[in-house]
Amino acid sequence: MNIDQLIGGAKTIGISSHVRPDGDATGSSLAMYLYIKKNYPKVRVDVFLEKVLPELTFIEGSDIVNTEFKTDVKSYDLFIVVDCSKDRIGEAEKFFDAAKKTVNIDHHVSNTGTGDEVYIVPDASSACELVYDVLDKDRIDLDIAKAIYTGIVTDTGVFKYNNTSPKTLRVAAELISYGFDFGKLIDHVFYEKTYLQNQILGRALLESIMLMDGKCIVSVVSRQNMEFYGAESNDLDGIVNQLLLTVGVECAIFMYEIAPLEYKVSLRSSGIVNVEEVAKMLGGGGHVRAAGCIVNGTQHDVINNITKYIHRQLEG
Ligand SMILES: [Mn+2]
Repeated sequence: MNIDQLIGGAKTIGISSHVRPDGDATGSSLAMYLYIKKNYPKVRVDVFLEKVLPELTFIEGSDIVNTEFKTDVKSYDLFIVVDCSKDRIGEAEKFFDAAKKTVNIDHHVSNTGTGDEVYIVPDASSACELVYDVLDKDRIDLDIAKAIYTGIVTDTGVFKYNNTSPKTLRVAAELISYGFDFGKLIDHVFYEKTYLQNQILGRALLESIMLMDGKCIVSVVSRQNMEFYGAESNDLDGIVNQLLLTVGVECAIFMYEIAPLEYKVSLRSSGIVNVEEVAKMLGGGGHVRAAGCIVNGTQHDVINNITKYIHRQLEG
């Protein structure tokens, strides 16, 4: 993909990514934005994303993100979608459909490519890694490097998930050569929690129970507890990963009540259990080591239902 040729031929460019943008969606969108702003100052660029997460607002350009999805441009000369296919960009899809030329850069296996010019690499760690591939290395600056690094860090769980390749680390190495405090960045986007989040994490760990001779761990946060702490669903992110870090545990189940007798379930596996299969049986999906589903029933029924499938896999 010759991104410079595509950008060079445009006067107006729109950029978007998936709804509920994470570090990779935000980082890749803003890296592309900053690159165009820096190198093609005459081009009008709009970035359409839902609200930027508080821990990502340090990324340069996050203050210009158009969260209203309103524009006076009738038809963008170029519309770039990163980290998803065009059907996941929510309200921005109408701008994509109306654009004169479209580009899609993504790393999701499920994305077969939507756009005139596509760069889809399912093995890549992140959309950010792919954005780095297409950009001219001589025209990247510190802010662009930080935006790209952020997406790689969040999508790889700080270089830990198996989507991390030697190439991912080489890209990261080149990025840190721009000279920023990457330790601080990692803590800020990945490890830091609010006091409230730490409290509810503590509660979930305290009330967790071990099943199947300690191979499986379960914890539930009730609606009463969420209300007591004033927690939103995003305050519960990461609890399931912490549960999985218990010695001997192969599979972690974390669930919270989204409505009476309805639970949002997150599953994590250290590798032996295929939690995607478990989630699929219950109408959900995900990956081998990380999956989720929504299950109806009493807390007891839901746990029984899920552990039945996990037990089968551990026995087999
Ligand atoms: Mn991604």
